[in-house]
Amino acid sequence: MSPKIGAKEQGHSQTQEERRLDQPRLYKVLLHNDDYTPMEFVVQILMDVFRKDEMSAMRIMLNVHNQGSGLCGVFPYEIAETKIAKVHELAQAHEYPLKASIEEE
Ligand code: TYC
Repeated sequence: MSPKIGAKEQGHSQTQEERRLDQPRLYKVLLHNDDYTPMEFVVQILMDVFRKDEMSAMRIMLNVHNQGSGLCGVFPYEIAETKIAKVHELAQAHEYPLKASIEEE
């Protein structure tokens, strides 16, 4: 069977749905520095929520601590929002002001 001819090959521009199907947009999740959240807690968040190993988690945490913000990962929109919600939920449970945000790639 010959492969289907896609929208681009047929010469009409893609609808939003067609673009979503062949290439979901990606979003950066950023972590932000503050003066109160313990370093160990941020490392644990990076390991538990973002599936980083301990060395990567430490490196990202120190980068955020020194630069003000840093990249935790790149995800489709709903996954990025879910991870941000988890960060805020865990931080609030410990009464830490840790914040994460989303940014379009
Ligand atoms: N600045 C914090 C401290 O010195 C550590 C920290 C790192 C906080 C990264 C938040 O996203 C953060 N305890």
